Amino acid sequence: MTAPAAAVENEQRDSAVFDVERLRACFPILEREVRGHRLVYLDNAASAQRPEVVIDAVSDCYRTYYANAHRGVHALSEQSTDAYEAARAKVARFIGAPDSHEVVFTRGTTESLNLVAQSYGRRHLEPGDEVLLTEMEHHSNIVPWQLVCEQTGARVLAAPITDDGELDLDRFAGMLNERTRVVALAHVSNALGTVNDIPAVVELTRARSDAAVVVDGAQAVPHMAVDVAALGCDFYAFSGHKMYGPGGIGVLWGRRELLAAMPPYHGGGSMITRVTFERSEYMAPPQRFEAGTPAIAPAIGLGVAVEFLESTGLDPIERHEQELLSHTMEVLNDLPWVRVPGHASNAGSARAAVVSLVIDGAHPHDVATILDEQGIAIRAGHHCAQPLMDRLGVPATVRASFGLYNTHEEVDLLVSGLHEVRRIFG
Ligand code: C6P
Repeated sequence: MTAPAAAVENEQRDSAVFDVERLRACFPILEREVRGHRLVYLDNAASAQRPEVVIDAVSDCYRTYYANAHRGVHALSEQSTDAYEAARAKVARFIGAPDSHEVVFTRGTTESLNLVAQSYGRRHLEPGDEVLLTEMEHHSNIVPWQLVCEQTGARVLAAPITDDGELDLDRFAGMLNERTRVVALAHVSNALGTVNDIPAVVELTRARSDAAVVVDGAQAVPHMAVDVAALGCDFYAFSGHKMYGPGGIGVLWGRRELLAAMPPYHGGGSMITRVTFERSEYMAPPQRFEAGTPAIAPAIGLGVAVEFLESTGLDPIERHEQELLSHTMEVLNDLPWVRVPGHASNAGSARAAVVSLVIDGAHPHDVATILDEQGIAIRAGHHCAQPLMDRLGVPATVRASFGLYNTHEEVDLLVSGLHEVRRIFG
């Protein structure tokens, strides 16, 4: 078969496989009405909705086999432990981790990043050392580094972004030096959708420093295939609730040799081999970092969310969401009173389906309220990225963030909602 013929065949297969209406039917909440309108859920970057299989997996765990994991020899505990560890293996496969011992379950991205900052950062940072972030980071990838810098005497720096909302790689490279101990950046910006070129960042970092590269993958894993081995980074953090999984569960992936050399972040049960009042000895990763009773049912639900994403296919999901993004940008282009700050004008730039809007003469919270009256859920505010808002010169934006179940019709409903805002605010 010729290459173009193969491409056509792939496309036909994907559109046959990617049946958005069939996928929507997997999400019970999408059937509900809000204020007399069918729900249009465009707040997926804050938290996505869950398919029935995930809800059922969590419910089934509590109904039929729940007990504490790694703590009992009785049948229920064994079953819960097996299911919990099977979920870890699924997550490892999902992100291309060479070894499931490299997958640490946490409460979410925030905890994962705090874990790296306090465990890896506290051990490696000294006065005068530098932690290099970017101007587009979420507070979860800023504040933990500020805390550890206060404790160690290191300092936080932020590499600039361009007016198009992209990391300025030349200036980033210029900021790397032998004092850089950590580079921490988002894979995908939660406010702009910018997709950072992680392999390029890793290559530049390795050439100029011995810094660890920490990637905040919260907004990437639901939208594109992620392979940590191919990215080449050292740590990768994400949350279950943004990838159609339960709340209260997240992941830190770390290279095995780095995790093995890191001290615990929390202390407690199930992370030790021996405790006396004089000292304690710790288990190997990942248990070393999972003190206390873990979020067992949410972890199991996350494993099912992973299977749901894999069976839907990350590439078809990405293509579908890219089509939604193109459609959104096209229709917004016709509205001169809507600005999309930090959205690259050059067609080649990589973006996830997240769009931040500013509407002349209307406060983002008022826009969100008017849209809510039409059943449209979007987020308004600084999106936990205040330094980015400062860089863009806006206090807040209205953000529409798409998921695999959104449709072109919903983009059009959003646009009609924006027209209504315009009508009200003149
Ligand atoms: N962003 C948003 O509306 P947690 O809360 O720990 O699951 O995720 C924190 C986090 C970290 N990094 C990025 C890039 C994120 O987008 C988020 C969460 C939500 O944009 C809630 S503020």
